[in-house]
Formats: sequence, structure tokens, C-alpha cells
Amino acid sequence: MLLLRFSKHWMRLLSKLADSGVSTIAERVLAGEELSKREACALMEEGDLYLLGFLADELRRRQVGDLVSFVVNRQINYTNACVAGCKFCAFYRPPRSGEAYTLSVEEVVEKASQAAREGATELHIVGAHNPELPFEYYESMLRELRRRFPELHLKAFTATEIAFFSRNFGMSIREVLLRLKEAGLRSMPGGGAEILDEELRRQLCPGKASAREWLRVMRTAHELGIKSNATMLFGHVESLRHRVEHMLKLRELQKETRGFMSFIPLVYHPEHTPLKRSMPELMRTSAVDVLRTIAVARILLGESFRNIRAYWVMLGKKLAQVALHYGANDLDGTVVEERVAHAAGAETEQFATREELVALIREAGRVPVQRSTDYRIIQRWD
Ligand code: V47
Repeated sequence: MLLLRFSKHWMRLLSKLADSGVSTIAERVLAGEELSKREACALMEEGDLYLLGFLADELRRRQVGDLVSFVVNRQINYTNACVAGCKFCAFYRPPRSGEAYTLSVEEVVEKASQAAREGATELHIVGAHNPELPFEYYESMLRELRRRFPELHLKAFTATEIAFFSRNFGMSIREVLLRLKEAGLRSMPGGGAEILDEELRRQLCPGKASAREWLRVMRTAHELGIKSNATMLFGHVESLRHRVEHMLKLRELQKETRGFMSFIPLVYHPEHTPLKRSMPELMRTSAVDVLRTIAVARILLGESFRNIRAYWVMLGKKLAQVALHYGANDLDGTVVEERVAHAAGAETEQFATREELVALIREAGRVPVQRSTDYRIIQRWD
């Protein structure tokens, strides 16, 4: 009986392969070969959900096995005052707006101290392009956090914030990074990547770093021993080809530097964003699109990135759990306070407990592990 069901499963898969016109590509994926842009686009555009899931899950099993990780962390958004004016963002406020805020270094320290008491190992600190803050603010924030909580890993500032500091303070990117590293910066989050396409960025976020600049900041950070993540904001006005090209640019840089720790697809939340105001028909993308995109990410990037994240804050805990069967091997973290997606209509909670993440992973049939920011195992639940 079991055998019958199993062979039906294979028959279904084989007929899908034969019908789909992407069977040779699928064979190349299973042989561990690297796909070209043309092949990757065909898979993204034509590969059906079931096939992509099968391929991604098989690669996930070979590349990272059954461990699924999470980090005990806290996000801190030190300011929302921003001059970049990105059309997809509902978090920022113009610096002079009554709703703009900036945390003092003491307020940041207070949030960190709460995180430390709750067993966090990482602080994820990002803000906005705030022209009213001096460079010393960032240095003293990092110094003070390092002095008070030497055991907390400081993962801070997106590549676009670094490019903004470089422009605003007339320093080279290298100099900015060196000074922040000296003050306590250990790694960088992957935000601000959006879609690494110059034309699309001119439409969506002309006020901030170009695709080339984003990649240049990351290359420089990696050269200086500052590891980072990489994100992709998808499900807005980009095409499937844009997503593939974005991933391939990351794959190229990773070959050069080996400095990326993980890839995090971020699903676009439209509510309260300028983009939604100009395109009211824009809706949050579907679960199927999310799963197909995560699966393609595993197929294109898994060999070099290893860690593909299902960021539960943006996906929702249930879809993130399903994504563990579509190539993802990490759920991000406990988070505690998330503002970017929630400003844009995310209905998820702002935090998850360690127990909840362990249960989600176990229920998906995987082995939960608590990890450090740089993916060392801290605890496992076999
Ligand atoms: O940089 C902005 C994106 C990012 C929206 O590296 C939006 O460990 C959805 O980068 N809908 C912030 N997304 C989040 C981020 C991140 C999160 C978790 C872990 C890590 C990491 C990084 O969110 C922004 C931008 O790309 N974003 N607006 C929106 N409306």
C-alpha cells in the first residue's frame, strides 16, 4: 500500500517533469550543476510549484540537512526620520514631520538591556537616512552597547545606510565601515537591497544607493571581515526576470567574497506605502508566489549561500513553516519589536518565543537549533 502511494508520487512528479518543458533543467539541478540566467528564468517562469518544491527540498537536504535554525535576537529601529523617500516604505517619516522619532543612545541601551535579560545573543539595529544625526551618534551607540553588553553580537546598518553615511559625512565607504567596526560593528543585515536593478531603483527608490553602490558596500564590508546577509524585496512591480537577475548578482558577489551568511526574501507589504497610493490595485502577493520564490532561491543560491531564510515576520508563522519544505532552513529570530513590515500592514505578531519557534520547526519534521548570528549552533533539540 505504502509502495503504491510512493510510486504514485513519483509517477506524478515524472509526468510533471515531462510536461513542463523544464525537465533538462531539473535534471541539471539534481546533478548539482549551476544554472544559467536563461535556465533560471525558465524555472522561475514555468516550473510548477510541486516541481520547484521537490528540487529545492532535495537540495536543502543535501546542502544543510535537517537542521532548521533561529536566533534569539531583538530588532531596534533607532530612527524613522528619512530623506530617501522610497515608494515601497511605510516606516519612514520626513525629518521635520511630527511623527518622526530618533532614539537617544540611552534609549537604545535600555532596549538592549531588556534583550540581554531575555537571553538574546544578537541586536539587529537599523534606522533610516536621517541627515540630522552626527557620525558620533552611531559610533557612541555601538561603543556603549559593546561596553555594556560585550556578549551581544551587534549586527547593524544596511548597505544603503552605509552609503548614506559616506555621502553625508564625506568619508569613503571603507572609512565609514572601518570606524564602525572599530566601534563594535560585527556584521551587517541584508536590507536595502530591494531589487538590484538600476532602472527599477530609479522608479522605486531614487533617493538612495544604486544597485552598484549596494554591491560595492557589501564587497568592501566583506573585504574588511564584516559578514552580512542579503535580502530581496519582491511582490511589488518587479518581474520574475528581475528576481532571477537579483539573485544571480548576489551569487556572483558571493563567489568573489564568501561574505554573505544568508539570503532573505522579503515579501512586499503594500499598506500605507506611497506605491500603494499610486497603484491602489497592488495587493500582497500570494502564498504560491512566495513558495516558488523561496524554492528558486534555494536552487540558485543554496550552493554558495547555504542559508535561505523564511522570515516569519513577513510571511506569517504558518507560511514560514511550509516554506521549510520549499528550500528554507532558517526562520530568523525572536525579533521582539518589528516596525518596517508592521507599518505596511503586516498582521503578524511582533515577536516569537524560543519555545514557539522550536515547536514550529519540530512540527515541520525538522531538528530545531538555536544559532548565533554567524550560524554557529548554540543549542539543539534532537
Ligand atoms: O531594508 C521596506 C524592506 C527591509 C517594506 O539581515 C519592506 O538579518 C516589506 O532587511 N514591505 C528591512 N518589506 C528588513 C530587513 C531584514 C529583516 C530581517 C532580517 C534581516 C537580516 C534583514 O524591509 C528594508 C526593505 O528592504 N521593506 N518596506 C514593505 N513595505
